[in-house]
Amino acid sequence: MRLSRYFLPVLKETPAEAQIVSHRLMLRAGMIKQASAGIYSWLPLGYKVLRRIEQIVHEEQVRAGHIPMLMPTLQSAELWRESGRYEDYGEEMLRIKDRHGRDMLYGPTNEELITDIFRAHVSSYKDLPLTLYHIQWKFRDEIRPRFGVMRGREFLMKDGYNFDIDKEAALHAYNRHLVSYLRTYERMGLQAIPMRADSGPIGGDDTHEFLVLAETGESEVFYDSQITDLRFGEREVDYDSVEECRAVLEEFTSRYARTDETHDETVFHEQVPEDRRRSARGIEVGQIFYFGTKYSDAMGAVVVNDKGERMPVHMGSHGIGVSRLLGAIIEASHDDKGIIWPEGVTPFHAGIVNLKQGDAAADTACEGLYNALVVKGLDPLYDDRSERAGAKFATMDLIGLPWRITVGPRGLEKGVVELTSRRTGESEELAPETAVDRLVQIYAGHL
Ligand code: 5CA
Repeated sequence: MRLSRYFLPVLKETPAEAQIVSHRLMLRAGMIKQASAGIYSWLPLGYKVLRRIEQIVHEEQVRAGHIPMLMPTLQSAELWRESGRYEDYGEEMLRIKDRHGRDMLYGPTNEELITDIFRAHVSSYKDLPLTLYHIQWKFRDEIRPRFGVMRGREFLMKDGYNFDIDKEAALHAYNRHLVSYLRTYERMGLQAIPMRADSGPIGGDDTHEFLVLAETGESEVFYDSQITDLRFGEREVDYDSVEECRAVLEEFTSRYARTDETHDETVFHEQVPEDRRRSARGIEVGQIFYFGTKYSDAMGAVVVNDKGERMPVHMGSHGIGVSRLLGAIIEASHDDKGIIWPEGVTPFHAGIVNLKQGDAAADTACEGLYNALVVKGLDPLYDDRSERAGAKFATMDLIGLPWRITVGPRGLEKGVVELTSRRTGESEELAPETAVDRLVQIYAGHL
């Protein structure tokens, strides 16, 4: 993309309404624009990152054997009356009447809708296990939407639902989700720690939230500092293996880590030596639930088992806050100049800054670099505007591309361009072809 043709409405001023750094930077970098309280338009740069995050979520869900689909945002109140949640959900649910006076709602989550699909089409244990998921907009009429996309009213969620013959099988699905979530967040450059949590309106006893530690997080958390040393890394896990998935769950959840709703000071003191006890704040970027037969009992989702008996199906649901993740990543990765995108989610792989637009050699070199990167499957942003170098650098730093290639007549006389890391600020002078090769190597694991 050439910046002169792109739509990147960066702001010079720091917007007064934004209280936390990720919200400020998303507004300043022209990623989002508020449409109304807690509802945002995704401008091209923000939309690009959103799509990259979605893509990672899809890839990791499919890798775990989960099946993508799409359910609507608007739902009929009938199903929610069946489960008993139409009244229970309270004021967070946006209720709408259609022209025939029928009660509808903008879905805050999809347990009812998916259970209805399941009961219409599945009746035998032979069709299990089954995990269906979608990435779809949700609406929760939060009393205090704030911090931009962190606590929106309309927000994008990946929500997945497992259907299993019994508790044991459903707990394997729970563990499988935990493994897939660890992989997902790490690919985005995040450490998200599973913590024992409260299940709220979704229900059930088994639930973990995934938290990214950050001062601006809305959750208060308590944990054993050893947990922050754990990394999932490059390991391959067989998602069909009950033992392997359970071992990962045990590794990542055996140490004390809880949100304030489940925190128990006595247990904390018993289990964790004083020098490892931490209390901090965190951003909840996902949550997994096992709730047994809560919805299948209420809505009659039954399968026949191998003995011919009719059994309510065991279920769980599993959510990732896709749009919230943009805020969480920025909270975890920025400096005073702007955002620093991890390679896995960056909107463009590299920025090309032409120090002297209109100079024949510089223009030709930039075009050459641009084309060479595109041919290699990379997605560069070429700042081809006739701006001062300082302004071009400031824009690149603000929007946070992890790599910048700077091209100027003086370097070109020596046959070099400069490759700069946004994270470390370190630069290297390289022949243009070498700079391209270097970027290809850097992104090899991310394309
Ligand atoms: N049905 C279950 C799982 S599919 C469910 O709704 N879980 S949830 O309530 O925990 O939401 C899943 C994730 O969505 C949360 O972990 C959080 O990251 C994100 N989320 C929840 N509310 C908001 C909100 N108001 N704004 C942005 N993201 C949100």
